[in-house]
Amino acid sequence: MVLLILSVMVIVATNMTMRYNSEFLRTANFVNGIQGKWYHKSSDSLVRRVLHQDFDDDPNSVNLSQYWATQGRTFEVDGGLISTHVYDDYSCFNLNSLGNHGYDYSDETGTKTNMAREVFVRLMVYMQIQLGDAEAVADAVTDMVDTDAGISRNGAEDSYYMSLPYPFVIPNTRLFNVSEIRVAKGMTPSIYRRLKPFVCALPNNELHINVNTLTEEKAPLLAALLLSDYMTVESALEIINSRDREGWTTVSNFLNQELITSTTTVRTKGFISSVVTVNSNYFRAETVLEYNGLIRRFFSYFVKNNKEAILYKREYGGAE
Ligand SMILES: [Ca+2]
Repeated sequence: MVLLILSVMVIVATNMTMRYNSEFLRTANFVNGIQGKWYHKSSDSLVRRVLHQDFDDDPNSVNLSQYWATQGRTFEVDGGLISTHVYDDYSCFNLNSLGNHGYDYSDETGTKTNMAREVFVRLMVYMQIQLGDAEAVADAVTDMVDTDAGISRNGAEDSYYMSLPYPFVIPNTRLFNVSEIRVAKGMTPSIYRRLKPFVCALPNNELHINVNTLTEEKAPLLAALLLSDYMTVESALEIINSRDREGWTTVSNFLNQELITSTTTVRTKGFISSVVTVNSNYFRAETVLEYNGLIRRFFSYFVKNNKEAILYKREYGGAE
């Protein structure tokens, strides 16, 4: 009988200890989470101040010589380290532009082509994705973001997605996050992985590419934007490497280079001129916090409004 009572007491004591440990960990995670969000907010304030300084110094140019583009800033904070990288969101292909009929151009035979789609297809082809697969993905993503229910040649609307084993409906409006295209018809993990560094989902359906902030890795995007069968990734890389530290001062200076004038055609000139810019309105900050043995990632998105950087979205953890 004594042994039985002792056993019961040991079991109760063990349960109490386990519950205490679990509550302790839960509280510690909660406190770390709150602290992490405060560090994230502090980092955002710093990014806004840096962007404001750059907008004030030069309202007509966003380039990689400016303060915001200084990478690898790491700060020591109580209990850990915090580092923030800022990216220009005009140095990626805005997936939402695929739903913009303003980019439909007609050729001499009256055939309509959406130039944003053409850039997107070329981008995938420059990344060694088969033309047929690239066209299928481009059509499917276009159908996801355009507001109509008309099915593009290789695309799919709700009727296709609703017939899947796990049915769902597509947005038929702007994407909030690039990861949404993972479910597009024809998308594969390999295509998505290759595309991800080159694409973004801005809160509008316009396409703007800031040629002053394209890094060497983005050469396939520049090659795609120039819409020419004579353009190669190597030529695009040459253009990027010929850029001065402070970038091109005007769009004309960029477009008047021989490598570009020799490849652009009348058909593509107007579109390219409307997309190329040397400035930017959208920025993304990635903050990594190492705190109490945990690593957390945060993303903040800013839009330029006169000389201010306005925060319009935050993401915790970040979708892959
Ligand atoms: Ca649609």
